[in-house]
Amino acid sequence: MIFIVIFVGKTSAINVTNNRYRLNYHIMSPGGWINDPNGLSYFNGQYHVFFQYNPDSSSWGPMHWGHVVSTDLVHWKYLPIALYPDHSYDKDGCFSGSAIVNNGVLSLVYTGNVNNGSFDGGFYQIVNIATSTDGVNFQKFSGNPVIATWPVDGTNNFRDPKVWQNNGTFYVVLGNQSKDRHGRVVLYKSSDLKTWTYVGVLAEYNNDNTGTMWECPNFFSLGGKYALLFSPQGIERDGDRFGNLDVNGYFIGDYQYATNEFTHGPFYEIDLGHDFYAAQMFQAPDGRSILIGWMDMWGAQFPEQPDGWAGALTIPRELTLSADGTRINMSPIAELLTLRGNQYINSNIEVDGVYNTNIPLGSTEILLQIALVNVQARKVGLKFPLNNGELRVYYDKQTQKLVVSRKKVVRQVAINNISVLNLRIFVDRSSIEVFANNGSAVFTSRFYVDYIPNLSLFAEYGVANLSLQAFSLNKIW
Ligand SMILES: *[C@@H]1O[C@H](CO)[C@@H](O)[C@H](O)[C@H]1NC(C)=O
Ligand SMILES: *[C@@H]1O[C@H](CO)[C@@H](O)[C@H](O)[C@H]1NC(C)=O
Ligand SMILES: *[C@@H]1O[C@H](CO)[C@@H](O)[C@H](O)[C@H]1NC(C)=O
Ligand SMILES: *[C@@H]1O[C@H](CO)[C@@H](O)[C@H](O)[C@H]1NC(C)=O
Ligand SMILES: *[C@@H]1O[C@H](CO)[C@@H](O)[C@H](O)[C@H]1NC(C)=O
Ligand SMILES: *[C@@H]1O[C@H](CO)[C@@H](O)[C@H](O)[C@H]1NC(C)=O
Ligand SMILES: *[C@@H]1O[C@H](CO)[C@@H](O)[C@H](O)[C@H]1NC(C)=O
Ligand SMILES: CC(=O)N[C@H]1CO[C@H](CO)[C@@H](O)[C@@H]1O
Repeated sequence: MIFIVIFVGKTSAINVTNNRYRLNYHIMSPGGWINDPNGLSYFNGQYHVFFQYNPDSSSWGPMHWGHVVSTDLVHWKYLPIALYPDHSYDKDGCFSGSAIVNNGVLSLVYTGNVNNGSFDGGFYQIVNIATSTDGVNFQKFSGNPVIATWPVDGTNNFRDPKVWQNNGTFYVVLGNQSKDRHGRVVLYKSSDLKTWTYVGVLAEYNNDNTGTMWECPNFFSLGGKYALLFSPQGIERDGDRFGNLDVNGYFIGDYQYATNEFTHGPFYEIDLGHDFYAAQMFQAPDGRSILIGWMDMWGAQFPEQPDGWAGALTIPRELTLSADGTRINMSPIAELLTLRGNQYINSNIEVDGVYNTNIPLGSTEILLQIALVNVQARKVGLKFPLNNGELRVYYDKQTQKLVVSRKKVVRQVAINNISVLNLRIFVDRSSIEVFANNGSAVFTSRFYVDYIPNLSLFAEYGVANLSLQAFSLNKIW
């Protein structure tokens, strides 16, 4: 049978009206609102990234799945919207989900959101699938929904299926929640993606500070361990930890498929910046575990909204298990080296106070090495102006913390007993991603300044020698 797909109406109803904050090398909306990355996959020679998308407005609204593809994970191009909320089982939103390739077919496994006042909160959420053989046009399954009700021991808050295959069986994990309103992740299995059996709870609240709702779970093996990465809401701030409204983090542990037993350590944040949420990972054909996050979060301000767009995704990051097996490290994927254009600088600079460079931060990669043993200064790092204030990335020798401060709103992490601090920093027109010491600490934040700022180095209360390299990064759009 041949399906001829005709898109009735508009594919992008709202246009970008001002480019002042548009990004040069990040996935962003072509106009309209985006949030969670969805459906990360590799199919027919291309990497696919989908995202929660409202094409009609720069605010959240009826959720579609937007779609971009790439052959190298660096240069992306827009494809037509993959999913519209146009069936009874997804009429109030094609919410988040994931993708899997099976027998030459790309299958999307997604949340159908249906508003129905009979339920708690006035909605219910179910699981649907859609398939494609060309990677462009998607056909919703005639038997949808494939998971029509949530587990009897849970509630209607039931979403964000993340699918994978193990030893011939498909699995999905979904977020939340127990009847007593705590976060948890549940597991289902299937032999064909269409008929699913509830396996049970994979992980849940255990009298710890892990919030009330767990969104966007991902479960995967990494370096011989298993990781459950999820986005809990309602976590309480704990010193330097959990500074944001919503948090994205993980448990590391061991897992037995036979008994569905996941024993794990404590919850750690995966990204410590001001704007990071709802990350999804997938396994590339070469075996790398690659992650992309939403480079914003609920409750954030979106100064680009009046310009006809809002939201962006992070650069792809490779995940590895730390040497001691307890943490996830995140580094920019190797392919991003191909974005480098001019080298602006490669030198050692003695900084006493503020040192202004002429290096523009419109689309720039910075490599900053600080030999801390020799540093007399108390605070040493880099900074640049914002519309009202500054963005600073620095090491505080007195507190032994790496700090990212945006208009004095501080995110920081203790890094003790290191002799050298290596920072690799990706700055785009309205975003910064800081990778410290091989990705053992990562900070992602958006920022807004009406002109392209230049980089300054600083050393307070003493002198510091810094080794600085910087490159311009090419535009992909
Ligand atoms: C967006 O731009 C397209 C192409 O220029 C135009 O046809 C369309 O009317 C514009 N939409 C709005 C809402 O202005
Ligand atoms: C809402 O759910 C109830 C209970 O399952 C069902 O009887 C009713 O038909 C649903 N209404 C709509 C509009 O879907
Ligand atoms: C894989 O599945 C087969 C058949 O279902 C089973 O016999 C075998 O024990 C499984 N292997 C592992 C490692 O679980
Ligand atoms: C950045 O440096 C360049 C080169 O010196 C200069 O022309 C430009 O005005 C500077 N920009 C700002 C915002 O200071
Ligand atoms: C840092 O080094 C000191 C001295 O070697 C040691 O006492 C301390 O426990 C170390 N701190 C950390 C956090 O490793
Ligand atoms: C970073 O990783 C490289 C290669 O794995 C290793 O040689 C180096 O020691 C690491 N550096 C730090 C600061 O951990
Ligand atoms: C910085 O490097 C210069 C040249 O190598 C050296 O003379 C100076 O003592 C160094 N300063 C500090 C604070 O390490
Ligand atoms: C992921 C998810 O379903 N979260 C929900 C958990 O339950 C609370 C309370 O009902 C909802 O507000 C969350 O949206």
